[in-house]
Amino acid sequence: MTSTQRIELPDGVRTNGADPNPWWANSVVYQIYPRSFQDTNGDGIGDLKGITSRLDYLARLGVDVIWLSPVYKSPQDDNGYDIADYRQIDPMFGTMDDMDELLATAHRLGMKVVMDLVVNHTSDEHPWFQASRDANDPHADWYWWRPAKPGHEPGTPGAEPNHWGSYFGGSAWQYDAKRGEYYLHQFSKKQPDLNWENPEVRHAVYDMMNWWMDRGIDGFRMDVITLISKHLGPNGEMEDGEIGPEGYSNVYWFCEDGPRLDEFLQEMHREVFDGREGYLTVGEGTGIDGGPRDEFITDPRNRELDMLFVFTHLDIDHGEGGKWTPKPMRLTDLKRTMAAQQNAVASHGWASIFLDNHDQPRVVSRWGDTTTDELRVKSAKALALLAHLHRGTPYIYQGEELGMTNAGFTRLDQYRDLESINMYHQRVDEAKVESAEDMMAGLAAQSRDNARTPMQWDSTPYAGFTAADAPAKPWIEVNPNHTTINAEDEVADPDSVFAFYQRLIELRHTNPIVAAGDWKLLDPDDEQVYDFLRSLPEENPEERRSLLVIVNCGSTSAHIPHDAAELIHGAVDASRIVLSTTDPDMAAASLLLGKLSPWEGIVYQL
Ligand code: TEU
Ligand code: CA
Repeated sequence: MTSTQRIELPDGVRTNGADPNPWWANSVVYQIYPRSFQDTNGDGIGDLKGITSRLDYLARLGVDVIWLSPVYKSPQDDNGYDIADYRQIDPMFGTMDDMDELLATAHRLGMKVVMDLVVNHTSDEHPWFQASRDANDPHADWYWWRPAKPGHEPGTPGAEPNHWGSYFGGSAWQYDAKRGEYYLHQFSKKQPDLNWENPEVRHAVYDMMNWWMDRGIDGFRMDVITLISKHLGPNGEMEDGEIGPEGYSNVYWFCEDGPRLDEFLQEMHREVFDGREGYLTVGEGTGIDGGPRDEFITDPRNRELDMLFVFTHLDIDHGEGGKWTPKPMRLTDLKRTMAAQQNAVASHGWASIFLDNHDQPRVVSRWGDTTTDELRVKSAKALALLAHLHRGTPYIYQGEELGMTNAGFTRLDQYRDLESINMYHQRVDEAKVESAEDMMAGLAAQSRDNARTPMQWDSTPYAGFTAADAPAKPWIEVNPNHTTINAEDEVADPDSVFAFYQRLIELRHTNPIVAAGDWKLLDPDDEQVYDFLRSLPEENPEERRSLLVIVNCGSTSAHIPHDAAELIHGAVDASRIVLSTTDPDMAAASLLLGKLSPWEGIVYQL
């Protein structure tokens, strides 16, 4: 099935309030991090030709849409999330011809292509920013410029306009000697925030988006799009917040979900998407909890975005010092946050479902069990089943379908990510809020580089990411476990994590309950078994068609909890096992005995 086909739903069934059965309800998206996917010219960095050469693998997996992390011209301070020219491909990744070929090949194989859109900020090397450094240039007001704090010499320590700290460490303000003022950067100092209050900025962005849509791409994943409207005082004041132990206040309180966000997103919709069809928009919902704002932004009647990435479920293992002081996850916290996300968009709007991306550690290392390879495979399948059976559009991050694990780095010089390196220095050397040992443990658990090691294609020295005799080594170390975890082996193995993902995707393509059924959490208090019900109404309410989903999220066996047991009530029919991580006979036996084996996950038709 290709992504433009829609499955037939029973009469009267709606996937959400306004648009009956949008095509993405039974689609699966695959995220590619281009620099770590496939190198073809031996420079140790993945490229567009590499992606094109692997599209048959993705077609075989069965995904409908691929999302490319940024491939635009960039000095690569933040691996391409710092864009210097939105209309050029970075030479490191290839050429515009390579991009066109990728698009054409993907479309031929029935897959859509969504590009990353990074417009909260540009690179400081973007011509708009360079022009803005001159206070008399027409671009003077395209960024957030502020003078030094009154009574301070500009550019001297402590003269920043306020105490806001950047996400990537240090002040969120950078002094520019040419302009004699400071500019705001929520992320690195090479990522100045664009001033969305300025209509010229907005229209320049919409022009660029239309240019890409007209080239044939199928939509955008919008980087930190919920940070574009800032909360300003009546006279443009930027209020400082409480100062934390590292010496900074939180810039995001001032930038998250600002007062003009809906207006900007609706304007973007009018200017770019109205009149187009078959596209997809997904916004990174930084600061939007699963709640009324999620519903509002994704409700098609409001003409903003198709869906958001909400992060509340990925914060549950962050400790007192945030992500760098991780704590064990509690399954009841996962249920609570997921339920809030699911319920927020139950009648209007739509959810995206994800456990991994390029900013997160690998979920099998994070919440699964990697102590043995057997448990790794079992837990990777269980977590996949858990995610993909929710209501919403699932996203797979490259390598997740193989059960790829965290990087296992033990030295700071193995890390490449500026966030990891900057935050180490800020927390260990400068603010001294954490010991070197603790911070290294925090990085090992939470660093973004865990997701960025090269894709593991085969067991050759550089995992097939780049040739074994390539002139340059991979830009970041390959995980040594590629000798046992790799695509070549898994594609050939019917019991692999890869094969299980194929079945999950197939199920979403063909089963209307998976695509459109409503979602109801069962047994909210159970700390080991995650179970829920998906249902489509029939005319006669007694004939509701339902799928019961039960997943043992632990490495010991577990009793089937109360609510699920009541629904099964003793009568088990093996032919109604729709999908399971164990073989169907074993799954049926588990249901009958009321006891699941370690990481056993079952979808059972009621
Ligand atoms: O990330 C946005 C974001 O909110 C980050 O703080 C993210 O949660 C962080 O990386 C986790 O510590 C987006 C992109 O996904 C990320 O790769 C970029 O670095 C960032 O925006 C700036 O463009
Ligand atoms: Ca390359």
